Amino acid sequence: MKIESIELRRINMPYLAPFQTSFGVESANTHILICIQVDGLVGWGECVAGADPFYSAETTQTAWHVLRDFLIPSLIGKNISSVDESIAIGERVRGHNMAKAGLEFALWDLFAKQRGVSLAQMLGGMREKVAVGVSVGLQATPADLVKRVAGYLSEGYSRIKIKIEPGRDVELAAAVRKEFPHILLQVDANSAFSLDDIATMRQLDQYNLLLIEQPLACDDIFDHSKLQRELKTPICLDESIHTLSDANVALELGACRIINIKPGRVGGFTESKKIHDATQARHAPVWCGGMLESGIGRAGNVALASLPNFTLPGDISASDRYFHEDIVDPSFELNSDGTINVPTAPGIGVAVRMDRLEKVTTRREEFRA
Ligand code: OSB
Ligand code: MG
Repeated sequence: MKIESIELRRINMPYLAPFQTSFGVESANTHILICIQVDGLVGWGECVAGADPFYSAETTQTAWHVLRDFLIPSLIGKNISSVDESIAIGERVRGHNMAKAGLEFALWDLFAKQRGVSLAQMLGGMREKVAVGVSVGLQATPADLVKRVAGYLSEGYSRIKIKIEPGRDVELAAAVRKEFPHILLQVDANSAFSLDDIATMRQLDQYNLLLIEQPLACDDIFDHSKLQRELKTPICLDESIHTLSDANVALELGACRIINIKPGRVGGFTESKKIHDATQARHAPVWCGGMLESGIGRAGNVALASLPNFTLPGDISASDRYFHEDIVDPSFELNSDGTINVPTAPGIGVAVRMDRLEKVTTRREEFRA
């Protein structure tokens, strides 16, 4: 297909409540949406770079720059017959995984729609619904956290992830565990600790957690391998994994036993699939992480999570956990068994509500061949 026009839109979708982690507070989704139109078909993608370079080096602005000045010019006007071809064209750009992933996403959607299959089918998914959980941000007090968790559990979520940071760690895990002795519970430190905090890690090890996510530095694998040897709880890496090679190194060194796959962080669905296949061969489970996406990014995550080795619940909550109103129709809803249905219509399988999208668009640029 000949790529004749690509449109970028920056959006601003306020969250129902600010989301606080060890690296900062996010109050709105300011992602870039990528829209590619070919032969009457429309492919959508979401680039998950955030407003600040606190979770990753990329930001909305760097992604806009790399898309506008490098990735889009190299693709526009070209005749592309597969997603792999577009990846090869973009390979000259080093890094900038989130920018690349956003563009690749729109192409996956487009090719799936052209073939008349769902994104999940095209990715090799095999589940009709995926198990999901909620990622709960830092709250003012442990009591507030327990209240939030209680609320999500009563909505039907069956796995809870709580954010921790130095000084607000064991106390939070203890408070939630005391109130809910049997729930699937995990913690995410977003790189806020070091090996000097081994005593804290050993204490966390006592709370029957599913996993401890990214306790140490965002660019570290070696120290995580030392820490994992000291813990019975599996370490799960998020920030440290950008490529298939990172995943192989981490598992080979014993730096983690579980990997959180976010398509944006690893450069797209193609790399996500490679990591999925490699981890499956090594008998290490994966789960789909989240970046507080709009319904477009959420559709991609749900489709990815339908692959066989996604055996742990994803950070994929229903639309109404994030927004007053999503931009897709139908929006994503939680089933009573703690799952979300995988869309079956072609491509991402949900329609973009253009009226709502117009209202949240804060910047727009169109590129033509
Ligand atoms: O570390 O998993 C993370 C959100 C933004 C940046 C990093 C992370 C998160 C989440 C939210 O935990 C997960 C979700 O989308 O619900
Ligand atoms: Mg994380």
